[in-house]
Amino acid sequence: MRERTHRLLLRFVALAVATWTILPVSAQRSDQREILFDSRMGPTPASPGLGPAKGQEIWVIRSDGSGLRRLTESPSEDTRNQVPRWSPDGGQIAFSSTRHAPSPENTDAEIYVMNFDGSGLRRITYGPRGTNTDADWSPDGRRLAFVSNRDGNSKVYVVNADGSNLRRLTTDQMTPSSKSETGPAWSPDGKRLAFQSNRDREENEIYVLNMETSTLVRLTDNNAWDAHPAWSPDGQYLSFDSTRDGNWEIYLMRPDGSQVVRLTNHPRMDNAARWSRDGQRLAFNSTRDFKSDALGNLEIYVMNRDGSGLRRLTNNPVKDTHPDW
Ligand SMILES: [Ca+2]
Ligand SMILES: [Ca+2]
Ligand SMILES: [Ca+2]
Repeated sequence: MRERTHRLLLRFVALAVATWTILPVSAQRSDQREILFDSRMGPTPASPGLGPAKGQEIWVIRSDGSGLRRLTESPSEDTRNQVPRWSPDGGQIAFSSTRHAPSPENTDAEIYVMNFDGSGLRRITYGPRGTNTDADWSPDGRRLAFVSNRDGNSKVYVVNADGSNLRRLTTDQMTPSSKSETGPAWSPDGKRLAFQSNRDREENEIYVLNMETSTLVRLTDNNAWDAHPAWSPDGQYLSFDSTRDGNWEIYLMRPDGSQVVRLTNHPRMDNAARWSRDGQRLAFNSTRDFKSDALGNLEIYVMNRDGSGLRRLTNNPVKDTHPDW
């Protein structure tokens, strides 16, 4: 146990030293933080400077529902651009994409980064196998945590924002190779990483890994699904979603798993919440306004951190998912 902790500590120190030498990418700051999401909305509305939307694209919208704009232009209808995440300074966006895929048979996604306005696209991961998604920035903007099944089941990996120094974050002792981890979320103090895993039972629980001490703490303990942890900007709360009350609802809890509060109460699916920069509101996706059960149409919503003030931002017949604020 001591030896493993020591080894992990050494790896962490080596990573810290390696990343210290890499300067953060200078980028323009977005004046007003908009809400990112992915959608197959199609060619309309048109976005200035871009051709028609073909695949699943990255969009932005203001929290009052105005200013809808597309940032990506996919090469084909098969292309999926997904799970966009703002860098801490709002200058860059990480997301996963299949835009490089040479054939419909190769559908593996890789991590990409672009500037806040869609310019400066660069690829961060390069296989050689498996799909890479769920990127989340370190608070200093120098690293990305992400999920990959390159070595079998999905696990959390960390890479420098320039694509160097890629490594798996957890050990097989923490999460055995036969189990999965997804949805990493970096704490605002940069010391902890929350994620979901089925390491203890079939249904996911939420865990927090302290990267300084290599201790892994389970925050939830039930036979329902718990997913999508997201830290409040002050680090005092985690939002997450769970099926513990019969369907997907959004909750808050303390980072030690205590003081669980439910924010939504609707028989349809509500999940994938992310905090506003001031910590006062949350954006999430929900099927609550869909009129038929045949398809899983989703829209983007915002609400206050106590669950009040619900507002729908999108209204179209396709899935609008993975908001980030
Ligand atoms: Ca659970
Ligand atoms: Ca619900
Ligand atoms: Ca929709």
